[in-house]
Amino acid sequence: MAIDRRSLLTYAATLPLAGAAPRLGCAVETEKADYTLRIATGLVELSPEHIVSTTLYNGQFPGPLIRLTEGKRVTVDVYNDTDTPELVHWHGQTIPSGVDGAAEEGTPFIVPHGMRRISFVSKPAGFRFYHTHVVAGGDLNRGTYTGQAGPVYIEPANNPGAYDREVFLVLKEFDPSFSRGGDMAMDALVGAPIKELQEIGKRAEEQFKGPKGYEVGYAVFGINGKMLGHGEPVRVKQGERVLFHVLNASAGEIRSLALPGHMFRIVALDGNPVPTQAEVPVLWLGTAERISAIVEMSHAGVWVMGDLADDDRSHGMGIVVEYSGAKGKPQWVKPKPFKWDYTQFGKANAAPAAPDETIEMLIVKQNGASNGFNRWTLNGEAFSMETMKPMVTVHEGRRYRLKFRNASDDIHPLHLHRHSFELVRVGGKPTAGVLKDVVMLGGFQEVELDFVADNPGPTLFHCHQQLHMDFGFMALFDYA
Ligand SMILES: [Cu+2]
Repeated sequence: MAIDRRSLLTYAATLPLAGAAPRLGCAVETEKADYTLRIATGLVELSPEHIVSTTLYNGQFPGPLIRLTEGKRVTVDVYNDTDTPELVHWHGQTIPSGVDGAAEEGTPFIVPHGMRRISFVSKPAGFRFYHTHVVAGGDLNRGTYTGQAGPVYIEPANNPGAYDREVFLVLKEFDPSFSRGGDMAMDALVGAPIKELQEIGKRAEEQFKGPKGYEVGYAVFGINGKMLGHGEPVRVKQGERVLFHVLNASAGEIRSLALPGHMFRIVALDGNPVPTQAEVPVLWLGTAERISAIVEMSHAGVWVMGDLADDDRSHGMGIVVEYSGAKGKPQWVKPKPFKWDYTQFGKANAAPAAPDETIEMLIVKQNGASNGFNRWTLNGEAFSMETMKPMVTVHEGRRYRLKFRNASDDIHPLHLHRHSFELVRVGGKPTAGVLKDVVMLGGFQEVELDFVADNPGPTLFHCHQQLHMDFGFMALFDYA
């Protein structure tokens, strides 16, 4: 682990422009940036009894909502007031590698106590976010274990406007610690395990015997930085249509969310409008996923909108929804089990365009193989921070189908940088028209997705679980 972090520091030092704080004699710097982000240690008061010290943007959690306009250039000044190099990743935007915010793609680090002005043309429209992209490894005070996350909303050219009000909800846990056991929600997704993948997983297990690899657990949970019952409630009126933009800003958890007596009409996934706006009783979000959903407020009362997991909800994962005039203790009613099926938001009876090429990737867990941490391999190789060797070379304009085969029992939120992808087959079902940048892949299942190589430059693919990406679950794509 120490090796990875050292190599990153070395890498930063060798980049001449790494966060070079070019503040002197540069005309452009005299103009004020559209936004300023300051990375520094601060406090999050989740409740009067739970005040957490962690790294934040502008001293707050979540970081400030950044509103952008599609196709318009934005400048952001990022100051790093910490003692370690930092990176701000603009998740879900199709922007150049040099500003995307991943060292593996060549984005320069913002050096400790330095600053960097970032400038790019915002796109595509919709709900995006920004977060740190440094390696945490065994350091739970680094990476997405901190409070470095904030929402981005890119205004579309035409706003549909079929709602009365927008509410942003950033779901995030705090106070992490290591353990040897996990409690991942295994009942989240539709689809059945594939026998062949179970057998491959079993063989890997036999090869890597010994105690279970470390997992990360959390002591406190919250929405918009407040434990359930401690923040301002979402105040609504009867008949109002509220558009919720929900972000799972976790470092590795899968979240669910329900509002008793209400349905969510899904209008966008990862900020991209869905072809079919289906109504669901429960939201499931993998790490880094976003859901935009309209709720018609038709069931007066004071409600807990919360996670289905009793343990997480009782430790803060929820927010009160209060109708005007309603009184009393917030009520929680456990919904019936509900499995998430991405295909219900797809185009009916349609198939995606045929790909020019299909790339298969087999995901295998090597139990405890890296100093007690699980090591993850793609087609037998764990990503090396030393070599940063690209795994796949793509050609501009071609359409690629990625077929991921998961020989582990974990759910992996797979993320491709700088491109959106179209879901092709998930949970054993074909689909079309659902555009995303993160997709959950179920245990011992397969997922197929297509992307068009339309944004030249090094491009990172990885599992969005910090613990998985730091221990091998990454691949670099480069353009020919
Ligand atoms: Cu993973």
